[in-house]
Amino acid sequence: MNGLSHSFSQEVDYEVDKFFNLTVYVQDSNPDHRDVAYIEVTVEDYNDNAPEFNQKVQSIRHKENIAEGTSLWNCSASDEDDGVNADFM
Ligand SMILES: [Ca+2]
Ligand SMILES: [Ca+2]
Repeated sequence: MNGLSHSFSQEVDYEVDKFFNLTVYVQDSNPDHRDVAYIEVTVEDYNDNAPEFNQKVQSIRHKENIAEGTSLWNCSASDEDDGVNADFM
């Protein structure tokens, strides 16, 4: 028995395809001696995207002597990764 391996001809990107299928054929020197296997591949997320602010430039004004703890501005950011890879602080 021989081991078989597969290498990808292009990058696998979780943000593009979370699943794909492979069809693998094996055959010896006799053309009638062959088999096929169907492999369902689940791609796991890798933390390859940085969080980004949804608005990169914002101008704010506030009065002097504002109370400590006053919120100056609300902002939001997003991350294209999934699960804990999309968490940020
Ligand atoms: Ca991330
Ligand atoms: Ca990712």
